[in-house]
Amino acid sequence: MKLASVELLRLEMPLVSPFRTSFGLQTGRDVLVVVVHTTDGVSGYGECVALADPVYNEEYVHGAAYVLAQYLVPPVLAEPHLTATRVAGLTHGVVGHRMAKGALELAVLDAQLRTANLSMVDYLGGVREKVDVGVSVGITDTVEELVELVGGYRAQGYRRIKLKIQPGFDVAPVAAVRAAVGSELALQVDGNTAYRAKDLGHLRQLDAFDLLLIEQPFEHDAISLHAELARRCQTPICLDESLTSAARTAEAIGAGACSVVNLKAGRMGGYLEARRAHDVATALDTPVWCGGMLETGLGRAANLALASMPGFTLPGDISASDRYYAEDVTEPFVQVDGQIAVPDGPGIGVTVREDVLADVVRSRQLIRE
Ligand code: NPQ
Ligand code: MG
Repeated sequence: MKLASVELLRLEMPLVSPFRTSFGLQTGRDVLVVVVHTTDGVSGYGECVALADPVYNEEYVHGAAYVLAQYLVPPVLAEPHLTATRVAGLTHGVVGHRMAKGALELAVLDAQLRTANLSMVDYLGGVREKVDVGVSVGITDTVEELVELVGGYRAQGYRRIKLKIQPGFDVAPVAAVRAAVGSELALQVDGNTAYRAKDLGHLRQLDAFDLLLIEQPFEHDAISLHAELARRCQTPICLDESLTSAARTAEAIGAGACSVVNLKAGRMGGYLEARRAHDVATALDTPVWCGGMLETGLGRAANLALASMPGFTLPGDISASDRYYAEDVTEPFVQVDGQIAVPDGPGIGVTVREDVLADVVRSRQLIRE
């Protein structure tokens, strides 16, 4: 495969409702989409999951667009025999910027698979036609508001609820939600690195609520602190922000810092590294689930393919499109009784709705050799 050109699109996607986490309030997404065009006239799409500001990790959309245009796209554009497996090597000289690299690799993989008329689920070795999904619920002004929101998502059919927590908004809201939903519902929490060593004792109180897991309470590089909490807690510890590669995943599991893994392809530099992390975790008998970054239908389609792999045994943060967007740039993904069907068309298996795209695109940058 040879590329003729690459486009960097910036989309303005308002959220249907504000989403508050310990790192701030999000009311919309500035989405960077990489589109590769091959010399055979095939186009591939890759969504970058970086946020507008470097608040989830060190990457941010504007920076990712610059690094792509200046450093990552040129060697890939020049490669005469391009495959997705070559992107990591062609961009190896650039340190970090995993979310930017992941978007480019996904766009190349999508074009390669569309050219070969192969689906991403078959390429990755997926084994499910439908996957269990959950929903991530943000921090609210009142506990009552949170209980009501959770009730609404349950009524929609979601079987697993994730609550965002932070110091000052944790034990009381979790207690209220557990009391409201009863013992059956799968419930988990996510601290997004907001806690510190002084909170070790406090976090143990969460053992009272029969949670599936506690996700990333401490900072990105606080592996031993997570291991200490794991020793003190009944509730399994899950890592998200800390796991930036398959090797890091193996190290964290080996250190006892997590017994469950939140797998996000963009955080690891792409779906090929995410597949390796899946294989490592599975070999270490560690369940994984697919994390979400409020993707549009482009990233959501790829996540569904990933989540169909054997080791994904817990519901993912791959909610229905309408959890976040009134209008999606692909056919909307619908959740039925807590499950979403895995696309099986060529590539990521979805078609871009050009009419919606035209409404939300704010800039197009065309890059040629
Ligand atoms: C997490 N995702 O698991 C992240 C946090 C997160 C579904 O909770 C825009 C883009 C806003 C990505 C807010 C979920 C976001 C975002 C929160 C990711 O930690
Ligand atoms: Mg998380």
